Amino acid sequence: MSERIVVVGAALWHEGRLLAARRSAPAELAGLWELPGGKVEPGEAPDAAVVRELREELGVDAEAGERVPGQWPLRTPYVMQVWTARLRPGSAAPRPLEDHDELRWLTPDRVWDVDWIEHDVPAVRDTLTHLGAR
Ligand code: 9L3
Ligand code: MG
Repeated sequence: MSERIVVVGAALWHEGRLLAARRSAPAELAGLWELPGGKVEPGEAPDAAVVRELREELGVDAEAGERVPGQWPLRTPYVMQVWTARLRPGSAAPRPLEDHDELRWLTPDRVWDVDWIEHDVPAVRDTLTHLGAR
């Protein structure tokens, strides 16, 4: 049986904008934009992984909201699940601490201005629909 590894992506939403992060590594993804996040650790709840990844990658104190329905295949063996997230009061502003070299807050009408990782495109599209439908 094939093992799937769950990667969580964070739809960090603040004042009507979605945070996009530009990867600096690995080479094949460098320069492309993603929802920040990463692999869920063994025994870790996915929403806890969202909070941890946002702290590690962006230095923020965030809380996970709800899961965006669905999941999206990444490169084998990864599959991505997306959670909404918000900055907690008093959190530092996000800054690229590892794996990213630029961050951008995108209004929904500008979300396709950046060159997303191909695998993130359907996840971002469905996330925007979900955010708009709340
Ligand atoms: N990945 C793709 N889109 C994303 C994220 C967070 C991750 N929005 C891919 C990149 C890597 C793998 O998933 O191949 C693991 O992610 P990470 O732990 O390197 O962030
Ligand atoms: Mg990551």
